[in-house]
Amino acid sequence: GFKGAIFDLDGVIVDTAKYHYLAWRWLARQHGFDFTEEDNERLKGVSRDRSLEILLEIGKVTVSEAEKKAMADLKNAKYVEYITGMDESELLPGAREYILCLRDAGVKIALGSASKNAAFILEKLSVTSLFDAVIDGTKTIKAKPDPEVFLLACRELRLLPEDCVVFEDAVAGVQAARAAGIRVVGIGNASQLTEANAVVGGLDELLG
Ligand code: B16
Ligand code: MG
Repeated sequence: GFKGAIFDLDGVIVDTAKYHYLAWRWLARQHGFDFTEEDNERLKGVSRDRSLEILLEIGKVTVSEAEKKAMADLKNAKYVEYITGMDESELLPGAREYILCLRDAGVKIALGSASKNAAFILEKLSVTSLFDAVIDGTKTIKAKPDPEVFLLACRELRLLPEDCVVFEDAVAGVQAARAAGIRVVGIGNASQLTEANAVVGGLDELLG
């Protein structure tokens, strides 16, 4: 059993990856190169700044630090435009139900996301009140696979890592959880998330 459950956001609770993809592709095209869905796989769970580095690498584009900052801001403005239209219908299957089920059983719930837009997205999905703690990209210094985000989540829940479980869809996120000493349920493909303690296709599979 466990006393705390820490959820990643993008790819676990909601599929915002498609909006990240559209915004990055828009930015790439502005700079004269294409960005495929396959390229986008490399950005899952990765911070905004690191994502931009990967994008520039793919486009073989070199820009100044000031230009990088401007590009990251532009991408985010585009992304925020997309997610502003989001509502509860975009919660992934089983997400709300599984969290409610855990809460009923007395389990504490936290968010552990790399996104700086996490609070805004939780509001759009009307699930803010389900979380006892929200740790996101505005509260962390080190990005996943660093364990910081999940250790902060445990601390805010006042629980030990060994009493918690993390739900993650990205390889870097699974590694971050393991580095924090927390058990992790991978969401997605077992052949990809090899370091997870268990893997399911989605939270709906965990509903009894
Ligand atoms: P933002 P997660 C991550 O969310 C996304 O998977 C990743 O694609 C994105 O670059 C990162 O958040 C930062 O997001 O630009 O909104 O700050 O999976 O950790 O919930
Ligand atoms: Mg994710």
